[in-house]
Amino acid sequence: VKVAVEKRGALIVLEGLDRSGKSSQCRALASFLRERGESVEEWRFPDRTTAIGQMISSYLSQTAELDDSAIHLLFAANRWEKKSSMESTLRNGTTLLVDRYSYSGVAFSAAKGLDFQWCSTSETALPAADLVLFLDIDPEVAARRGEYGLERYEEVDFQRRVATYYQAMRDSTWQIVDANQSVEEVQEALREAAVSVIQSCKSGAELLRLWP
Ligand code: 2DT
Ligand code: MG
Repeated sequence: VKVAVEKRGALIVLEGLDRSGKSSQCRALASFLRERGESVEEWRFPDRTTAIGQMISSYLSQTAELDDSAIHLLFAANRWEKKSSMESTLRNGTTLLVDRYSYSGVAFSAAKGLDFQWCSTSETALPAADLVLFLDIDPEVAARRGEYGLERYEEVDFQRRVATYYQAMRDSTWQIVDANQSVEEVQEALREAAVSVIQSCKSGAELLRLWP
């Protein structure tokens, strides 16, 4: 029996500590893919443009205090409010390049001491990334890359704990890229992995769900 193959876009997530280079690599990767004729949208979480996103933004800029579990759930809700739009974009054949996703959600909250398993539950059944591009950088090196801003979490000891939880989430969809390399070398590694996963999604790879 022949089944119609759906040519969907790929869900590609960039993850890594603060100052690992995610945002600029994401931008460069998007232009590269567009030049190859791919349909690509760049997203980021938190999406600070929504009502929930504005609450998160005040929390991050330290103008609001919130219970750790409450802010965790707001970060998750900020993904849930985009779920149907994420899915329809992918089904329309557009690839999403997402700067941070559920992996940040779990790693940062667990690093505060919240239960890892509990943190994962709020992500259950969201679309899983087809590819997680993890920009691997030593927290000390990241801190030296530029002034950490005044945002919450931008502190070396905390980032080191975040890194251990990222490590615990690695699976076969993760590609670990050494972010100590030059900008060009990092970009090269990202391009190869992205092109290959976009191809397999066009060939009908199923969209999976977090976290089985
Ligand atoms: P940016 O610096 O990338 O704007 O991120 N964070 C992010 C969480 O704690 N939980 C989440 O679910 C997400 C997506 C990571 C702002 C900070 O928010 C953290 C850094
Ligand atoms: Mg930041």
